[in-house]
Amino acid sequence: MNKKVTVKNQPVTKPKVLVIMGSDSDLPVVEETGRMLTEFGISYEMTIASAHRSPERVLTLAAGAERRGIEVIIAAAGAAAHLAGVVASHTVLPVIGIPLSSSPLQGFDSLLSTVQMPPGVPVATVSVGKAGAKNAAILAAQIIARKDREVVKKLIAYRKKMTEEVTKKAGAVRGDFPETSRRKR
Ligand code: C2R
Repeated sequence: MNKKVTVKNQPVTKPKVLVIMGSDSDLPVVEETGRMLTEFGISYEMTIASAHRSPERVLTLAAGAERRGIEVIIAAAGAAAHLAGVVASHTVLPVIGIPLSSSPLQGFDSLLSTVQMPPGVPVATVSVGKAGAKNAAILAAQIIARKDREVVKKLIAYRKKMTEEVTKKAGAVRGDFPETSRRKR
């Protein structure tokens, strides 16, 4: 399997994160990971490889990642999702697994196949689907931020924006914050 994945805004600089998905059918969800990495200014490479359908390609990608300057690998797969675990078995880089909901079992299968790693070979598993795709990028950014102050600043700004959005939504529902309303009484 050697399909060309076209992802908008994929940076051309040396990638720090390698995003591997099991199939091109996963792309609509995994695009969210790329979007978030771009928001944090993190260069990434996105590709397709399958532990089941193209085991040698997975081995080459995983085993060669550290040498290429990759700092974190994100692996997304649905159904019997062995991809992240197999990637983790070929590298000592941190591996984040995104279970996808692409089978009739709606992600329960991929969640268990990704998260239930035997002791010794961890996969940091995020939630199923789009939320997980987003969180995988944020978690990768948090790992990279340990050596990159610019990413720290972007993570703090992201949290601040999120908090402001909640406050705005709360204001729209109640017309005011609960604390302010209590003080006024
Ligand atoms: P197709 O749509 O290509 O049939 O794939 C993919 O991630 C996808 O969600 C169906 C689903 O199979 C998953 N897949 C895996 C692996 N390779 C492909 N779980 C793997 O190696 O773990």
